Amino acid sequence: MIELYTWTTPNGRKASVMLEEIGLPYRVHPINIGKGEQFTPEYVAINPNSKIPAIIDNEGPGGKPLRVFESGAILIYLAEKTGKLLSKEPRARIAALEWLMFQMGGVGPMFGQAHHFLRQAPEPMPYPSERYVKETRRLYGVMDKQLGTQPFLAGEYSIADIATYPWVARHGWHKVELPEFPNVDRWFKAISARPAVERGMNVPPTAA
Ligand SMILES: N[C@@H](CCC(=O)N[C@@H](CS)C(=O)NCC(=O)O)C(=O)O
Repeated sequence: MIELYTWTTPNGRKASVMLEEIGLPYRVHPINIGKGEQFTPEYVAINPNSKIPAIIDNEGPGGKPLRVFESGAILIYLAEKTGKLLSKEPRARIAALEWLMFQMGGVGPMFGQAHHFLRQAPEPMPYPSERYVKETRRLYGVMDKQLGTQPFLAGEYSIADIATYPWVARHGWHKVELPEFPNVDRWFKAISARPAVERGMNVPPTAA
């Protein structure tokens, strides 16, 4: 059994979508980041960075428990544990890792900053809002170009798509209309139609 520490946000949904896709049993432990539950000593022992998501695999390497934090590391760990969603063929594998790192270093932080300045700043802040919206749109352009040549970010459906999808699902928050980026739109619809994705995007339910 995998213990999943998560909340209703895009980084958390990467882990729950992955767990639904690979079909491993897991137990959800909601960590309400709005109430500061990520800062409790119990949770910091699991994720020293006080962010969701994190997992504990009770049947980790050698049959012993293993904790994993950072969503990208969680996706790689679960892919390698199950042999799913990360090719073992060297070229396909590095392509998937490239687009996973593109998400971790670009899409997540930049979209996240756009959301912060557009939605949470105490007063309108044009300079940072424009900076992060502009970079967000540039990243959509990069994805759109790539998805014009391949069905998924790294060719086959992979952990790179699972990492990116929950952030694109918040396109309304960063004021992007998906039809502006037709290849991203096609990719988004294809992933949205996957039953495992639908289930994982509801963990924990948004009203929780
Ligand atoms: N690089 C981390 C980022 C995780 C992250 O920023 N999680 C957010 C929710 S999407 C969080 O826990 N925020 C709480 C906080 O910043 O206090 C990862 O990918 O796991």
